[in-house]
Amino acid sequence: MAIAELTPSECEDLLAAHPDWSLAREGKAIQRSFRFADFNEAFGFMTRVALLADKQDHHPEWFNVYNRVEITLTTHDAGGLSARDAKMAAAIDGLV
Ligand code: H2B
Repeated sequence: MAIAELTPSECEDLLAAHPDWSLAREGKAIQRSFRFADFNEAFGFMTRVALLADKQDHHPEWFNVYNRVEITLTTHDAGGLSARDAKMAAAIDGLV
């Protein structure tokens, strides 16, 4: 299903609202890095994000090694950023 891509000014609003996230992939995605005490903490966080993602039907691209988690949000159905990414970034920010 096609979803509207955010306009450049909506992207600016997204970044202003979520300053820990930065643009990636030439404006088609946002990303944030997290560092935890250890793998247990990192994977616990990932589990909470996974539950949120499934509930919102919006799934992150991510990378984990030991205590580090890197999350990239983009909307495949929009070919770039959408309101779904803003909602997911807010939800993830609420976990940490
Ligand atoms: N996650 C992300 N990040 N982008 C999408 O476009 C997307 C998704 N689409 N999760 C959903 C699933 C879609 O494929 C299903 C069929 O609703």
